[in-house]
Amino acid sequence: MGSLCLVLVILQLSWSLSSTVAPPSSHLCLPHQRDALLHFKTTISVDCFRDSYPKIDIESWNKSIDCCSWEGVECDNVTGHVIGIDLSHSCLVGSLFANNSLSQLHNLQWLDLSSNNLEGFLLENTSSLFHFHGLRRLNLADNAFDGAISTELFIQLVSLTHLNLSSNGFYGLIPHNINLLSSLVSLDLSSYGLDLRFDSQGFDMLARNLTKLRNLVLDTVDMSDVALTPFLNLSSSLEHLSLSGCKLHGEFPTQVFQLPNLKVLYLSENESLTGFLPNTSWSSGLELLDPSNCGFRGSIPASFGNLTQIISVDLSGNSLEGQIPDVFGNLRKLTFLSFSSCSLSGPLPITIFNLTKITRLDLSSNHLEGPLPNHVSELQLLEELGLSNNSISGVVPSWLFTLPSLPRLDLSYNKLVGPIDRIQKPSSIQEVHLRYNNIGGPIPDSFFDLVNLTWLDLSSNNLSAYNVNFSGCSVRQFPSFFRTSNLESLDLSNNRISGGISKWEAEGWEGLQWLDLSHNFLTALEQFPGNNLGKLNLHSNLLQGPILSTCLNPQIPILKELEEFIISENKLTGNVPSSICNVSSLALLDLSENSLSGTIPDCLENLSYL
Ligand SMILES: *[C@@H]1O[C@H](CO)[C@@H](O)[C@H](O)[C@H]1NC(C)=O
Ligand SMILES: *[C@@H]1O[C@H](CO)[C@@H](O)[C@H](O)[C@H]1NC(C)=O
Ligand SMILES: *[C@@H]1O[C@H](CO)[C@@H](O)[C@H](O)[C@H]1NC(C)=O
Ligand SMILES: *[C@@H]1O[C@H](CO)[C@@H](O)[C@H](O)[C@H]1NC(C)=O
Ligand SMILES: *[C@@H]1O[C@H](CO)[C@@H](O)[C@H](O)[C@H]1NC(C)=O
Ligand SMILES: *[C@@H]1O[C@H](CO)[C@@H](O)[C@H](O)[C@H]1NC(C)=O
Ligand SMILES: *[C@@H]1O[C@H](CO)[C@@H](O)[C@H](O)[C@H]1NC(C)=O
Ligand SMILES: *[C@@H]1O[C@H](CO)[C@@H](O)[C@H](O)[C@H]1NC(C)=O
Ligand SMILES: *[C@@H]1O[C@H](CO)[C@@H](O)[C@H](O)[C@H]1NC(C)=O
Ligand SMILES: *[C@@H]1O[C@H](CO)[C@@H](O)[C@H](O)[C@H]1NC(C)=O
Ligand SMILES: *[C@@H]1O[C@H](CO)[C@@H](O)[C@H](O)[C@H]1NC(C)=O
Ligand SMILES: CC(=O)N[C@H]1CO[C@H](CO)[C@@H](O)[C@@H]1O
Repeated sequence: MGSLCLVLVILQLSWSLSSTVAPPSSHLCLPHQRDALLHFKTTISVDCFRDSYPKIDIESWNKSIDCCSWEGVECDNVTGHVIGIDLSHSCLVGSLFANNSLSQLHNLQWLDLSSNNLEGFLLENTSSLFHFHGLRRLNLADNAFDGAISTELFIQLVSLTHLNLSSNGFYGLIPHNINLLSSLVSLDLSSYGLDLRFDSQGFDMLARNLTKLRNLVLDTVDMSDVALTPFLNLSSSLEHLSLSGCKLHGEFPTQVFQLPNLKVLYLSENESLTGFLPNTSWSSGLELLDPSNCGFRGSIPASFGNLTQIISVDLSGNSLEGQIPDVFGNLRKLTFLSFSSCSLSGPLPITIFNLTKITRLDLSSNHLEGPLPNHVSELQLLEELGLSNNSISGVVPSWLFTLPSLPRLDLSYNKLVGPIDRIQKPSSIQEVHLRYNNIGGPIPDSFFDLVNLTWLDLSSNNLSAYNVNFSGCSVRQFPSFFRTSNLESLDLSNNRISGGISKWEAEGWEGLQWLDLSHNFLTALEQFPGNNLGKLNLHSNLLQGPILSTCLNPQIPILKELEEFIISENKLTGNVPSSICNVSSLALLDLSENSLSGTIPDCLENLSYL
């Protein structure tokens, strides 16, 4: 009972306190500030495209309601001054001129107009924004503002801690007196073009005097005149540095990788930026490293294995060489790793195959060699795997086909020899690309296990042993075991497949739309495989006899979808039957370099190539 009385007393006390300061019934908002806001409202309109809706509904701003309780407006509880405006993502459309009425809100501490469709030369000459001497956070990102940035901006807004002008049309030189913004914690001047420009002096000023910076985002700011030594003066507080597509050139100071608090570093698309990765003392908290498509040289240091917080690494498109150090054992947070299109050589680092969280792994287009590990139980989340265009040898291990999240396997342009192991587990793989390897022998039965396969490219290998027995079904011949599969595309061109395709083998194949058997040694064809083929390429084989008459026999169902049929460079004899006219979808037919006789049916006259 005693404690209840105490609660009542406290309630009463706080009621009387708040009613002396700001009685809930009375207006806190100052009338001239309310009018300034209402005037601002009349100068812009609201237009949400398609199905988006405004985060703040400026239409609800109503004179008969205290402006301090309007959506997106915050006042000082004591003085009633408007101190904050957040109208981000509010579908605002219109032009803001230098004289706009927001300038009357002298006490504004933050203004967020980001992600609208506002335009105007807002930061030139005598902008109203320059009156906000106490402004700490200004976010104009993602609008259509235009014009140069006046030196006045930095003279007047010296209290800024957060400035975001990204994704607008601002242009010209960034004023040197940016050094006045010594309280800045976060600066984002990134844009789409290269219209904003830092010169060496301006960036030097920034690097020396903005000692509190944690985020510095300058993507696609033209920095082609900026020397790289000022990077040595960047604040040790820096956590996020983003300099993609800035036209940087010269040797990037290794020390930047060692900034003690650095978590995110983007340097991508600066083709003339050279440098080396540090041998020691990486920033230990580094989470994202992306210097892709630059000119980094040297090797990947073993100290890379110390980046235990790393989540994403993209070193693709650099001139890195030497072996990839086998140091991935402790990088347990890694989800994305690309070393593609470098000049790396030596064996595949085995610890990479033990990463548990990785979703994208790309080692393609290097000179990596040696075999793949024959047993891997991790990589269960892998969605993309790039190993093509290396010198990987040995067999194709079956674990590659049973990674549960991998829809596409590309091992093209390597030195794999097969045979392909028996696949023990269910496989959800849909595409397998193995072109340009040295896989020999018969087409491996294991593909039969890939129930969801729609695309198989085995072209330019050494597949051969395939001895057709037309009279019996005892031998597994032409890959007839695909007949019941979902295969849509099969490329076996450029192999050494010999023999023929019997009527029996040609049945089924309902899903097949694209079949390429060109450049082989096929001698016979009793029937076209499948009923739904759109493209059939039999160019450069040893097909002989009156195959066209046999296969286009009116008794056999016609290929009603066939658009392209190439059977040039064979030994066909006989005439072209008029039943070919029933294949009404045909647009390209190539019968050249055969020994055909007789006349060409009239219906073929309109074909693009004959
Ligand atoms: C403003 O609020 C008053 C009182 O709630 C209401 O009558 C009036 O229609 C509102 N005006 C607008 C423009 O919404
Ligand atoms: C003003 O009041 C709001 C709501 O009661 C409170 O969240 C905020 O901290 C107060 N601001 C100041 C500066 O006292
Ligand atoms: C503000 O400036 C614009 C363009 O200079 C002009 O059209 C408009 O009339 C001015 N508005 C006021 C209230 O002065
Ligand atoms: C700002 O000043 C420059 C130079 O005097 C002038 O060319 C430009 O038109 C002015 N911009 C605005 C928006 O008044
Ligand atoms: C700047 O604003 C854009 C758009 O809202 C946002 O994506 C970006 O992260 C912001 N930059 C910084 C450094 O916060
Ligand atoms: C750095 O900023 C402070 C505060 O604005 C200023 O007084 C000082 O002159 C600046 N230093 C340099 C080297 O620009
Ligand atoms: C900038 O870096 C250079 C080279 O490391 C150093 O000599 C200089 O003292 C630094 N200047 C400031 C202001 O940190
Ligand atoms: C790293 O070590 C290698 C080999 O000792 C050396 O050639 C290279 O210059 C070093 N890299 C750096 C950035 O110190
Ligand atoms: C990894 O970090 C530890 C502790 O900082 C250090 O002793 C070791 O030399 C580093 N390893 C490499 C390869 O740099
Ligand atoms: C992979 O991880 C397992 C379990 O953590 C460990 O036993 C094995 O030695 C690791 N293999 C490699 C190559 O690092
Ligand atoms: C094959 O695809 C079907 C349909 O998308 C799916 O339900 C089935 O689980 C897949 N099979 C395997 C072994 O992943
Ligand atoms: C100097 C230089 O090579 N700059 C390149 C930086 O990257 C952009 C692509 O974003 C290239 O267009 C530039 O040529």
